[in-house]
Amino acid sequence: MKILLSILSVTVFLSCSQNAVKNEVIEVNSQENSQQSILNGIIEKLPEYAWVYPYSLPALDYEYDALEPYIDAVTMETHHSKHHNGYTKKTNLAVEENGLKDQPIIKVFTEIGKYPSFVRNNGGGFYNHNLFWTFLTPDGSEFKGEVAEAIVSEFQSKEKFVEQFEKAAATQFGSGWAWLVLKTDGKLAITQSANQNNPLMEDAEIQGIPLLNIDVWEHAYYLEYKNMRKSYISNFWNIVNWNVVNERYLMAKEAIK
Ligand code: MN3
Repeated sequence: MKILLSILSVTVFLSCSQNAVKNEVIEVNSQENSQQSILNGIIEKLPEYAWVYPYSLPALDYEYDALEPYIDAVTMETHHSKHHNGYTKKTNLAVEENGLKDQPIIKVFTEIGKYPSFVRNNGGGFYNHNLFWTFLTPDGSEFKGEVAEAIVSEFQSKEKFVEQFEKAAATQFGSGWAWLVLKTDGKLAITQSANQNNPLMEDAEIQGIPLLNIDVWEHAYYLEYKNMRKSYISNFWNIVNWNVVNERYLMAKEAIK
């Protein structure tokens, strides 16, 4: 009888804890789904929702040698006219092959798991670089505006933000990106992504509206910096366009309202 009772209680305990696990999984899934549906509503308000097929390589606002000595002219020319151009052309191909001509690429990101990795890699490559060029300026810029205030309030200080962002960029294993994003709850976050993934994709570790990014693929720095990714990252701050980052922050804040 004693044995029977203890078997019974173990069975009851096991089935209770299984239910608890099941409930937790359901809760996490519904949180993820609601986060995703909030983001789906928001992306239509982003300026890049207007980027539609056929996609074209955007011109830079500065010359290829303008970011020297921080990024050399040959790297810039190859990166823009070869790498980014390649992603752009292949995005058009990927969109044609998958019946996605009528959807902005950022809409596709929200259900990227449905499509072959060719869509993810090239669509992401096209989008991520489009943003990246706009975050750079040969003139440098002052860390100011509402985004600067929000950064200090979220990360305690500019220095702590820089430290955390540099860490995300330096520790991204292999190719990828580091990002500053505005999440749908109105908070800023730093995140990293592998390959050409980005924070608008449904499976991003931290989802949010991109406010700043840095390309840490070797093609972005190797000619000048070789294996010194950290030097490339620390020099990045000399050419960040905080005016653009601030404009994106104000836009993103408006979009999540
Ligand atoms: Mn690149």
